[in-house]
Amino acid sequence: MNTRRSFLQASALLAAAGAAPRMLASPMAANGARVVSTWDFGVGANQAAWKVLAAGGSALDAVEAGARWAESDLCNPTVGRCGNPDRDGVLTLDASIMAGDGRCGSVAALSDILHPVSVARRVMEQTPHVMLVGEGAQQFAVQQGFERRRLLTEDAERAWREWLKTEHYAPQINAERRGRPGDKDNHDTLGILAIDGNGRMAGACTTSGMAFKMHGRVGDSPIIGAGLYVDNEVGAATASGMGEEMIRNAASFLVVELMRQGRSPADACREAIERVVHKRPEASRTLQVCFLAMDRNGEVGAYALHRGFVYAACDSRRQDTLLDSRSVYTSEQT
Ligand code: SD4
Repeated sequence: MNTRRSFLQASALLAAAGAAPRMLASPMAANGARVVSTWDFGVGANQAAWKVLAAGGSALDAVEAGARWAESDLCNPTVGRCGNPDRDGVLTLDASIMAGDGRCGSVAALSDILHPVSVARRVMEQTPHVMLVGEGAQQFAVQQGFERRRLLTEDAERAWREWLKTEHYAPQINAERRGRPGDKDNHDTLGILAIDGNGRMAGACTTSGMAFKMHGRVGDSPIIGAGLYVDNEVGAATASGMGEEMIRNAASFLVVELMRQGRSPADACREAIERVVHKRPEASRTLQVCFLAMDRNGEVGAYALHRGFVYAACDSRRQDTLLDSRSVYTSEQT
């Protein structure tokens, strides 16, 4: 990804043109396929996924392709090979994948394997389990033919050595996007949701988790129901931000269940955010939580706790749309 800034400019243009954060429930174009992803790098992930969908491929193959794109992205310090390490200097990756018929797989605290989302898919398809962690996940990946290699980049190691000077763990809200000089994003996960031409849904989530987390910490992204949930009968949801809050609230499951009760994707995301605020009002002023959801008709909605969350949408009419999410707190100061 070399165009983070231009994506953001596109976003600003869309915002200026009055683009609504919730996509219109337009008649589904062509084969009705659609894919949406979190953050600006979601544009690239969507394009990789779209190649699969446009060729008549499945939503499951599409989200895996999108997540793999993000995991290989050389410029992303929060997903895959360029991720920041934990406080011991070890890069550990979390990922999950889920099909709308309930099949799912995930890996957590996986190190030295480039594509955790594909290992998660193998867990789903080749084992009787849903989740493998740490050494066991790595052992399984190697048995499945994945190459084991050191992933930590020089930049990530440098960032970690810098962090060691203070050892202060304080994730900031969309730091880079808030324009503080010298700040870099320290958290952003790729969550990707797709519906294919046959109306099947799937989702995937992949991340290096919170930078400088405790060794062994697992976030929401590999936990089915927290960072990702998909149900063909209703829709799909994924999350980014402080994973502990998503886990506390079984948040992606909650978003899907709210849609089941008739809420629109955006309303369901908003209610899930409000649940977080209600439970931890003080903490919610300093942490970010973001949801992205799509219902089975392809209607998309998003909501964040703080401003700055953007998401990418792609269908047969528009391949590189980037949209600003609404948020509970709108001030730069909160
Ligand atoms: C985690 N939810 O590990 C991930 C990180 C993230 O934006 O999405 N940050 O908690």
